[in-house]
Order: sequence, then C-alpha cells, then structure tokens
Amino acid sequence: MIKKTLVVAMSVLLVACQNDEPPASTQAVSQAVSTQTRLVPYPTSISQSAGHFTLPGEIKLISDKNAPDSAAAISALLSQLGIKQGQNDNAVIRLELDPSLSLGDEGYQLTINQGVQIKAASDTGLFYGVQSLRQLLPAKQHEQYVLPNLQIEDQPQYAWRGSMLDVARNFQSLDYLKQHIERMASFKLNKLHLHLTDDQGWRLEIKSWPKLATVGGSTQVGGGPGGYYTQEQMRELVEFAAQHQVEIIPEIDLPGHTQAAIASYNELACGYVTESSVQNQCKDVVGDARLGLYEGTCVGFSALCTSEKPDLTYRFVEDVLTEVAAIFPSKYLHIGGDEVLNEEKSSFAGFITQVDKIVASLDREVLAWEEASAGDIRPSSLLQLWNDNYDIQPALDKGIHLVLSPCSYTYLDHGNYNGQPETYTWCAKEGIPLERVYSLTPENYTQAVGVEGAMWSELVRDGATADNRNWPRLAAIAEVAWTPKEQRSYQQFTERLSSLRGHLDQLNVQYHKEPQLNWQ
Ligand code: TNX
Repeated sequence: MIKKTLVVAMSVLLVACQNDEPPASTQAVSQAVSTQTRLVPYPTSISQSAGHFTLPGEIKLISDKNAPDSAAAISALLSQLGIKQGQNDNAVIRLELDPSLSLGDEGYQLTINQGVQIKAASDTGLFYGVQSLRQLLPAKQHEQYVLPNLQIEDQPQYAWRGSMLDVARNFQSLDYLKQHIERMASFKLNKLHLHLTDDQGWRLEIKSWPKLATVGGSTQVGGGPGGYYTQEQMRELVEFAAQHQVEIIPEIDLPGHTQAAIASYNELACGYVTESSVQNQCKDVVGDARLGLYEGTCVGFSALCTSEKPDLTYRFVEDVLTEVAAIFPSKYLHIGGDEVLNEEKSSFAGFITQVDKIVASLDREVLAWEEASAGDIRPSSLLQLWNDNYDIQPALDKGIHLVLSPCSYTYLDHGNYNGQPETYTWCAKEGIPLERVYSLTPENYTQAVGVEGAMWSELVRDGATADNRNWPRLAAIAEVAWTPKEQRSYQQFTERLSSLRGHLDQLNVQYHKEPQLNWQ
C-alpha cells in the first residue's frame, strides 16, 4: 500500500516537475499537488493505481464522429502541446461515446492505463474529460508527458454553473467574450449570462427598433464609445459557445434599468421621474436629463411606462424578445426585473406576469432577478437570488427554482481583498476574497439549479480588469457548483488551483495574483 502510494505520488510529481510553470513555492503545496492531482473542479471519484503512462511526441487519436466538439478540443490540446497525431499504436488516446454509461448528460470516465481513454454518454461528457486531461498535463510543451495511471469518474452536482458578464455598463469586445468562454469551459462552467442592456448602454442590435443599438449603445459609464453586437455576431458567439458546451443566456433588463432604451425612443418613458423617487446622489437624472443618455453609476431611476402606455410598452417588449429568442436558442430568457423605479412599483407585478406570457408565447421560460417573484410567473420559471436574505419562500412554494447569486459570495465586482481599488463594497464591506466565494454552500438552499458569479461592470472598464475580478474567483464558483459539499476542502482547493497558474497563463488570463495561491 505504501509502495503503491509512493509510486503514484512520484509519477504525479513527475508531471508537476516537468512543468516549467512557476513551481508552487511552499513545500506543502507541492506535496499536496502530488497526491491530490490538479483538478478543479474536483471530480466525483479518482482512483489512482501504480505505474504511469508516457505520452510521446506522436500518438494515435481515435475519436467519434458523432462527438465533434470533444474531438476538436482534444485536437487543439494536442497541437498546443506539440503532440502529433499519427499511427502510433503504442500511444492511443481514445474518445468513445458510450450511451450505457450512467454518469448523466455531462459526466465522463477518464482512464489512464497504457493509454488514455475517455468515455461518456455525450459529446459534452467527452469534452469535460478532455478538460480534465488538459489539467493533468502541463500547460507548456515538453518532449514527452508522464501521466499517472488512474481512473476518474465524474459528473456535476448542479446543472447551472454560471458566469454573468455585465457588458452594458462597459462594453466588451466579441473577442473578449470568446476568450471568456474558453476559460469558462476549462473549469467546466456552462452558462454565460450576458447582461446586454442597462441604463448606460443597449448592446444588442434589434432590427425593429434600430436606435436601441445605434443610439442606446453609443456610450458607457464615464463616457466613451460604448458599442453593440450585431445579431450576426451574437449568432456566431452562440455557436462558438455551444462548441465549448456553454449556453448563452441573454438578459434584457426590464422594466427598470432602461435609460438607454428611453434615450433611443423617448416615447417609452412616462412624463415623470420625480426628485423624491431617486437616491440623493442621483438627482442629475431628473428634469430634462430623464430622456437622455446616461453615463453615471446610479441605479433604480429609469422605467418603461407600463402604467400609462401599456400598449406601446408591451409591443416594445414583444418585438425585442421575439428578436432575442430568434438569436439565442437558450431555454431561458432573462428579463431582469430588478430595482424598479418607485413610480412604476404598482404596475410591476402585472408587468412581470405579462412578460412571462410573452416569453411563453415564444416557447421559452423566464429567468429573472428575485424581485420578479412579485409577478404571477409560471412554476417552470427560474429566479436569480441576489440579496443574501431575500424572502424567496413564496416563489419556492410555487415550485420555482433558483439560480444562486447571493451577493456576499458571488458579486465579483466586489474586491478580491479588503480595500481593492475600483471595487464595490455595498454588499460586503471587506470585499469577497476567494475563501469567501468558496464558502458558499448551495446545498443549504432548496430548489437550486446551481450557482452563478456576477461581474457587474460599473467600475470595470476593460478586459484586464474584468479578468482580475473574475479570476481566480470563478474557479471557486465552478467547484462549488460541480463538486458536492463532502468533497470540498478550501485547503485542498487552493493547493490544486495553485498548480494551475500556468494553465491560466496559457489562456492569457490577467488574474488577480491571489496570495492564498502563492501567486504574487
Ligand atoms: C445591483 S444585483 C444590481 C446591479 C448593479 C450591482 C452592483 C442587481 C440585480 N442589480 O444593477 O450593477 O448591484 O454591484
């Protein structure tokens, strides 16, 4: 037994040592890497056995033509590592669809023993097996790669493992979104929630209301060019995401957070926004400014005019959501529903009920922020919990399920550490360090479908800053959502993640250099 453990430890160490990524600086970390492997999220089960398999510079790849995404992923991994595909029968990597495997839609089995074999019931499962293999291998090229003999069986605890990007307050390029999808996929995150519209910008082309993008998309927080995505670009992104097993969930935030829409089409507003209805520091949005573009950071001052102009409002919503549904095939359409203007509060519940009907007519389900529980929405809807202590029980009683984004754990616009410049503190005064994110226990919530990290962007102007806010904390979100509580340990998580720094570098992630990972 001792001998077996030693051999395994040595062979895993071999891989770790081959790696010319910066070695984890403490002995504790390198020892743990040797026994815990380097997988994030941690898999359901790993059994290691004696011996190792050496992956040479040329291998034979056998993949399944009915599993094109995993085949593309393994080919990309091999070429990144300089491993050629040939006819080497002594070094076979086999990806095999096996419908009899009972590891769910996303599960896989990875066996390393005189070769590498990944089995799964779906292309998604095979794709995730490839992601695990990627983490077991070094990030940089070597002449050969030594892998420990092992068998992994793995499947996620939750189906919703999400990342929200607010591209409305500050715009992000299509290329950035693609990069983000690749990084998400490498940690088995599978839902990219795009917050496409807000007061400071409307980022999606809508052909029936063209000024939404051309006018509403023309600025951003603090001024600047803003930007928007054409429908064609978003279709391209949807396809790119699907190839990475990521589904894009579009959010059109309604009926509040709509200043960009109002600035594009003034008739969408009512005649009022009174001084008494907005926060003190936000008085600049009343008067003439109530119809203009907005570059500040206030919230809760804008609303569609549901109460006085229901016909126009619902025509607008239906036109927009019809085009959105035609671009994004996701089961859920996110309709926002957060932070509504005082004057529109009395019509809010009826509005949400009506929008759910529109969404139903498009054959989709509603996803909305928790406040939308005021509406009479279908039990098949999802609500996104964001205030830690919001009373969501009435919605649960109706059978509605939750996406968990309690702000004190998952709001990644808050600091990686206490006092980080350009971060919010309203939900957690001392920021939301990695350990805090990891301490979220989704198992404590009933009717949860999963977890989502939310990266609001009032204070996030560029991709490097977005990276800093998202990483490494999104890796903690990934593990909390994938790995059951009994198998989660922050200590071991940091040891495993610490050793994946080179993998994040290889994906050009401008992560926060987290001291608890020895990344300074
Ligand atoms: C609250 S959470 C918001 C966003 C802000 C965020 C800043 C939610 C549904 N609304 O509009 O960007 O706080 O942390």
